[in-house]
Amino acid sequence: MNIVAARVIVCSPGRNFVTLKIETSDGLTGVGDATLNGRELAVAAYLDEHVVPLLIGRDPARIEDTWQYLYKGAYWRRGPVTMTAIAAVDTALWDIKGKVAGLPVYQLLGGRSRSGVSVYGHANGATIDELLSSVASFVSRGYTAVRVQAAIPDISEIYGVSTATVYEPASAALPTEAVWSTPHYLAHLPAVFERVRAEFGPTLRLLHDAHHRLTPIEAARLGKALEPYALTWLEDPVPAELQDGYRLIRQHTTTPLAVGEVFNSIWDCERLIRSQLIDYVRATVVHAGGITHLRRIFDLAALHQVRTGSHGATDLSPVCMSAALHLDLAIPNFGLQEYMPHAPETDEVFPHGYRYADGYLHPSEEPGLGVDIDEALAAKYPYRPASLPVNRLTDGTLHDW
Ligand code: CS2
Ligand code: MG
Repeated sequence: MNIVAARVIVCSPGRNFVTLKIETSDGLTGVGDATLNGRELAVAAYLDEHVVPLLIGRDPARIEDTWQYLYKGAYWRRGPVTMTAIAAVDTALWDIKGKVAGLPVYQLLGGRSRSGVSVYGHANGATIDELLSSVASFVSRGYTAVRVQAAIPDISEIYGVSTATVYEPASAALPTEAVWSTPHYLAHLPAVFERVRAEFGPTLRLLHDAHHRLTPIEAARLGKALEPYALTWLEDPVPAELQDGYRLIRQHTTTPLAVGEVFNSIWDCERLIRSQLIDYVRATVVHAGGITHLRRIFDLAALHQVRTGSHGATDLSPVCMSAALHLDLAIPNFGLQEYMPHAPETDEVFPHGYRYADGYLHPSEEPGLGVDIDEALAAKYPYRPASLPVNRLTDGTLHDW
């Protein structure tokens, strides 16, 4: 059996997605997510121009060799575009391998290590009352973990707070600009968690995403201020490339730290993991080189008591979610899986077998990943330029969004 075709499908059912579909001489197909929010066409071009020609004729069973061929063979290494492209190939080949074996991919990764994949949802609100009812709606649906993002007085637009049923920050062709104020954020957030913890008691797992916007000492201050509310994690407290910044935060607070949705290789996090500067690593299949490489990151994390908490926003397609769930089910150090349900039109274009029940996602039991792309339907949703927003401080300084 060999690879006879590989198609890069760019579509926009609810939001932009890039999908790689690989076909074999035996008529089998496999899919991989290649979506990089705001930079989708860069990955599509990398795949079309520099990867697909290398795949034709290759043995699809040689997943590791293909991974090394695409990683080392490029000479230029790492980076979100390259690693997302490699991830898409890797994921599609694992899908094919599962189909050849007649097994769901988690069986090829060591089998089930847990009954299901515990997920967290995104609660938010423009007012504290709206926020509390948003948290309550997740609890009523069986969630045991909820991320809390609150509106901040005097900050008009803030990441993670929206009335939209499906949150899509990459809405405009060019980046929209919002004004950010760290003093207002730090002054307001602890009181939000005091209210949420008082309302929902001590065992509901609460998380918060600082979204890269603080300096290490500001993050240390926030971590300390949140300690009475026993968060499961404070996410992306500082820009992720500042690995030593986590050392300073660690010196000041016991609030657990999570980072990694922007990581694309083990080299982005090996010091953070080895020095136990973080508690959860959030890297995911689509941006960290696929199942093959993400498994390596998770195995390094397991050696250092670091658990997983993979990214699962709506800008990662159901193909990525399907692959993530197979890995989440099998690894020993699973922590939590982020779960933002996609728009209905997204689910129609990407039929999948994973299902939510009582706080858990359960991957498909079909051979492979249990997901596909309906190419005819995808063609009805053409790509549209969309960029993520940026923040500026009140004096106009460009700041992390
Ligand atoms: C966020 C993401 O879900 C999260 O934790 O950090 O939604 C992030 O804003 C988007 O994936 C960016 O495309
Ligand atoms: Mg995040």
